[in-house]
Amino acid sequence: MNKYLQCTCVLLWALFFAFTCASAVAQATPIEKRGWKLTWHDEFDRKGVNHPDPSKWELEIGGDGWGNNELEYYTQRIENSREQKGHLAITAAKEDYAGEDGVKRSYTSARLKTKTHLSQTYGRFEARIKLPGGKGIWPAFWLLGDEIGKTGWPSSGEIDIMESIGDATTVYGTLHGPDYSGASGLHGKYVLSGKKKFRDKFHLFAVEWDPEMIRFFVDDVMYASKTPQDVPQNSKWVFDHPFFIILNLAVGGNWPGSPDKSTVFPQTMLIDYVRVYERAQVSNGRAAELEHFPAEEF
Ligand SMILES: [Ca+2]
Repeated sequence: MNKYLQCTCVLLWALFFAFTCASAVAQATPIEKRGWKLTWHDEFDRKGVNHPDPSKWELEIGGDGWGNNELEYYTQRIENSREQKGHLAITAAKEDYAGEDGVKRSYTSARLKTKTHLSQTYGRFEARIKLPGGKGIWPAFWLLGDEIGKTGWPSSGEIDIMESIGDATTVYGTLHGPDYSGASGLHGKYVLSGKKKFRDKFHLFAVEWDPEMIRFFVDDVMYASKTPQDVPQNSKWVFDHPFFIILNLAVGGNWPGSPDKSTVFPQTMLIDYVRVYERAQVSNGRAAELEHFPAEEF
């Protein structure tokens, strides 16, 4: 091999290697995060089409409106929740369906919780999701206090990491507790610029939950933070005990209103992964701080 050819080969290999690395970086969604230790996750990457992993998720069944006058009946059927090609798909369908209570309803969907499989106090909870949208469509990724069976809601606390209604141009992060629940919840919102919608592509939704501070993120941009100082006078901060995760796709209800002729069915909420972390301990015993992009005003 002459020297010119040798150089060309080396150059080509270098280019190929650089391209391969660049592609890997562009596609990678690293699990490891500096300052955090992974405690639980689901990548939804089992082979074939599966019911959601029963070792990680419980499927809730029912159609009593879930306290919000929602219209759907949540089923365990694979038509409403399935793991497929690296994603969890939660699908809301328009169909006549009679549930276990014998009542005929017009919509089905799914609601999954980690309750007995994961509950944790503090940490980073994140999910990469492509949202559905349309009038009456209400996807949510949220946390509910383990104490709900004992103290009841909202004393048990609720952390809504992501909720969206309607056209999915805006997502909301909200805390609910005693004297600050429902429409009075402590909330922040993140609005996409231009005519972009959260249904156009995947986005990363997260909270970082520490003692006396909960911060809300979209694509690693912090858009809201709440502390005990935000709680109404004579009420209390109820976020110092374990919470579990819920993913659901509601149809209708007090907040979004009912679907109308413009609403397209079926609608699917597509989840690439759900990951949970706790703050890593550094050598002096203090929890590590994570660097962030600066907060933006919305
Ligand atoms: Ca995945």
